[in-house]
Amino acid sequence: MQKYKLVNILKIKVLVKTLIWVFLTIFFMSCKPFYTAEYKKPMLVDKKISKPAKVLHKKLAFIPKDGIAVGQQDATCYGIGWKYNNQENVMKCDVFDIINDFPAVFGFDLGDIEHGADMNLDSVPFDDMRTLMVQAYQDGGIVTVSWHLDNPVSGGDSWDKTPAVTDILKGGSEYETYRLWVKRVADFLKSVQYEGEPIPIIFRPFHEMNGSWFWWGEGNCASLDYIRLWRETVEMLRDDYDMHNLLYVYSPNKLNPDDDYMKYYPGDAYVDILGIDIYDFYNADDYVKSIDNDLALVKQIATEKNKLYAFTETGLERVNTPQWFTEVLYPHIANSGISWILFWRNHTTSHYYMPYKTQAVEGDLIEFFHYPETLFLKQMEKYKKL
Ligand code: BMA
Repeated sequence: MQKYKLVNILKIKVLVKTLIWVFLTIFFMSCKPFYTAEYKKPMLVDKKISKPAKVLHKKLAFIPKDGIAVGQQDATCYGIGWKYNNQENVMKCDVFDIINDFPAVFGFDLGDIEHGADMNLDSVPFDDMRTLMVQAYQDGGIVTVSWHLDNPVSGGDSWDKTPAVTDILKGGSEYETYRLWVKRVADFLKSVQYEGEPIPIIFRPFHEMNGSWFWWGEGNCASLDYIRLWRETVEMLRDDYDMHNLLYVYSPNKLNPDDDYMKYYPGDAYVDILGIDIYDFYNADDYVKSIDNDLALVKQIATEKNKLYAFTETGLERVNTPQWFTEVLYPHIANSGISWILFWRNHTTSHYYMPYKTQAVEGDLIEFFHYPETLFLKQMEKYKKL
């Protein structure tokens, strides 16, 4: 009897062990590793980056294999003749009205958050912005954020060139003010949550620094001070304010002949993505020459550094050239390898960068939309599984 029991116990033990082994084998075989030969572990600014932000980076790395994610600034905040209505809570968008799909990339701007304001410099309430960011993310979209912050010394806006950068660096007279400003950015971006976790965000501060129009730009601050400002800002967000949902983009403006793309570069340890802003100021030849030249350079540098790259701002104000999307722009971005392109905002009938309903040029956007390589929101579905 004793012996019989022992044999049975041994049999059960072997069976349980075998079952566990089979279960574990099936389990591990069914999980794909996150990093693969095709997507090697990147060097990111944030070693403690959140899982959703890691996934966003991977998604941005895979997108160029299929095409280019197409985006617009403030696409769902307002358009020509309408504004987002938080009572109705229905997503509207000028692009949607034409192509029956949303952009894949949603740009927002934090300007004025530094003062704890309720709405940004373009009158978008931050509460609405939060809702629209979460909605965009939930639908598979990509969220990118710029920050047209005021001049911390003069109290003027971003375009007020009063020198200010040295004053907000560590040891400067406005350092504490600036720390508070960055804290307000962190508090807001941390509050943009989906399923209890901050959504991943592409953060693009202090853009177009090689132009002379912003207080952090060429002629208004020394490049070494710019670099210090960038690094101190990253360190505040990441280390002091414990933000781990950001990918950082370095985004100069179109290069003039003597410009060096790297002049203000804060270093590989402080930048995740390389970008460039180029607008068409009613000179298509100039525009496409810049795209060809600058995107090729950005691609070359990014590839050497194993970084992603993007066309971070563009457009033709009032889009009044027929076939602008398909004939002027598209041939020059088609094989560029950029992860996304962001068109600027549709503010008024004299300041807009995407066609809106009832315009003669809407057909061109439809054609652009139908190219297999231009990716809008519905095509983001496949990247949800990464
Ligand atoms: C600029 C213009 C401004 C706007 C700013 C921030 O390019 O569109 O009117 O305030 O961007 O969105």
